[in-house]
Amino acid sequence: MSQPKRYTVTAALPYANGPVHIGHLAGAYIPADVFVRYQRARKRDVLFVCGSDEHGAAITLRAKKEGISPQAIIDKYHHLIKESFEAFGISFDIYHRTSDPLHHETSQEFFKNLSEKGVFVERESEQFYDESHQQFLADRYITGTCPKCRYEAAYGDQCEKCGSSLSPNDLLEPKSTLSGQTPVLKKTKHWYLPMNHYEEWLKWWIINEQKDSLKANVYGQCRSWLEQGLHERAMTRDLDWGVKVPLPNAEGKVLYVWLDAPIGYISATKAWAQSHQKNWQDYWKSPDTHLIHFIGKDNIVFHSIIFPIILKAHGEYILPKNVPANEFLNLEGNKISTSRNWAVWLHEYMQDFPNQNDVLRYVLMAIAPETKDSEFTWKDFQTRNNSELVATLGNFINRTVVLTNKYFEGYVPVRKDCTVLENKVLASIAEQKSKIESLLEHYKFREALYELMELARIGNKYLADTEPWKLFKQDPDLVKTILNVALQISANLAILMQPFLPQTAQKLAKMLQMESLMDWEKAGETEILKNPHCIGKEELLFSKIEDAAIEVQVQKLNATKHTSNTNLSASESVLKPVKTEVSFEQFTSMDIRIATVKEAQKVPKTQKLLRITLDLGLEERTVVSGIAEFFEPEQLVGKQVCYLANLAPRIIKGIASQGMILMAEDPQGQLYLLAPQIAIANGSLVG
Ligand code: B3M
Ligand code: ZN
Repeated sequence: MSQPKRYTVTAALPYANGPVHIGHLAGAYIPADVFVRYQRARKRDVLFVCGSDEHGAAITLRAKKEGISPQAIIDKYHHLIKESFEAFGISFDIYHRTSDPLHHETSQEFFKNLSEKGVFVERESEQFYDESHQQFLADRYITGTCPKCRYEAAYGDQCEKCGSSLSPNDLLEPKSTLSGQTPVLKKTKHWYLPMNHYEEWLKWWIINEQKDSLKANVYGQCRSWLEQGLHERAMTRDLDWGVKVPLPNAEGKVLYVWLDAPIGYISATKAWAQSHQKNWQDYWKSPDTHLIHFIGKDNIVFHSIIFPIILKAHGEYILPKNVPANEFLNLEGNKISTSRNWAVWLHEYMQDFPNQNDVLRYVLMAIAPETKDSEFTWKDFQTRNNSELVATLGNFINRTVVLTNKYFEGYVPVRKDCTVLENKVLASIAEQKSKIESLLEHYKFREALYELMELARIGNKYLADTEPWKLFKQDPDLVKTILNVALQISANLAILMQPFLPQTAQKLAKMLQMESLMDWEKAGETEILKNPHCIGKEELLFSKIEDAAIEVQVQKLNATKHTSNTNLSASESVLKPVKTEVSFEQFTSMDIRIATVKEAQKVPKTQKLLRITLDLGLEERTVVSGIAEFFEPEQLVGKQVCYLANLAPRIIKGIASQGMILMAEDPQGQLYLLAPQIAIANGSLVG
């Protein structure tokens, strides 16, 4: 592959609707950052852009959930996300945001350009409309039962249970997430991208220009989309949050978020160029530029099919050279879920493990889901830190620096006679460098990291085999040679680790007093540190992580499990839609009463069940209730509750359960008792 003149590297714009977690880092941002740092180290012209995605239902639904405005949501999370990325060394040249006026302008201009070229098909269709909120229900504003798997909380665009891609009309019993009511169909006009017109071209392009460079997982997804055939896709929405459609007669319409978001890469480039006296067009319109999109698995279709069609339709832009998407990272046996709080949040990690951000970077690179889904566990995190970073890399550097200071007052000793062993070890430096380079050029970050660590292992083994600490008295010259070799490996490690562990690389450079020698070109050499170079004082690069620290993290996750309903999918953040209508008679046939808990105890050999005796005024009743995870039995005694008295009795664990205590359940699955505000007579009717 010939070397391009420059690279434009993008990383998916995260929705500013929540903090970022390890899945984000492992999926897109770390690989992108390693790639960019490597290109910069090779002195190539590379621009790395990203920013917050601040439009779409992801934002407005979150605002609704938190009870604040969409603007307040994006302001809150934009800053939090930006700071997290900085802390983990993700070295964007610019972290922009799609609410910026420059982005609105850029995406509107883009839309207008396509519209003037006649790219869009304008079409009237009937779409779901919430009459009480006087609003059309785009995508995620509508839920219902999935026609394929019968999951009851499927979205208008997708069922998260079975993964089917849906359109709102497919849903059985559709409900508005705004009001819970059944929506009506109403006519509305939208601008559609006729993707089918580009199908032939896209096939040609993917097979001829992309196939050899795309990763198998990415190519596989593209092929399956193409096999299903491409269809028209609406590029506008009826919403009041987003980039306004810049045409007359488009009142109340905004650009589809998946049209405006990728254009966000272009807006970010423009903003960066303005402040750096550069020409943004070089990065988007010059055929000498390679455009690379780093993304997670769920964004593949948008970057490999839809955005390329949009760029092609415009005509002036280059198309992506590669879309190195990763698969998913799971956490302790489960899918990472923002709404179920099943995640390791970066802002929390930083507090719990101060100054150890490179450790997380390291582990996430070592287990990166490059070819298939992979898994993060706290135990593995600890093992990798303790046995790889501390016992191999850290130990090697520490021994080298300590002994050099001890025997030679920090001066790099002169290497004398090299044996076969020394020559072999020294030769491995250039070999490892060239392996790392070749792997990085091919987006194989995990293997590249392995080869970096291999150099540390070689160094560590060399010291363990030669044991210079035992030789100084009888053979100081040999010790000079050994430590010189170890110092050359250390210096090479400092340079070569820069793309992977930037904070550690700086620390090591300082320790070896080689800041001015941190040049990638120099790596591979065996005389980077020459006498009379003097190194600095030893400092630990990594420290052991104890069991107790890991235990805290595991418990934190387990606590999440208990307070949230693990059956909920990512759609959980929205309150469940209202159930189907009942008649007044049906409702009044339910005998709901006030009762006081007289006794409560755990049902033996069960986790969740409590046996509760209720005083109903005239009589006592026993119920078995699955609430032991939420309430201690003694906490309940004396409390008044609402009680459904005429529910058909059931035998649960051999106990006749007569009726049911009513509870409220919040979106996280936490249960709450419903009690009268003041004490009232037991047996009082509720209705
Ligand atoms: N915000 C989706 C996501 O965060 C979306 C990516 C946009 S990239 C242009 O998964
Ligand atoms: Zn389904």
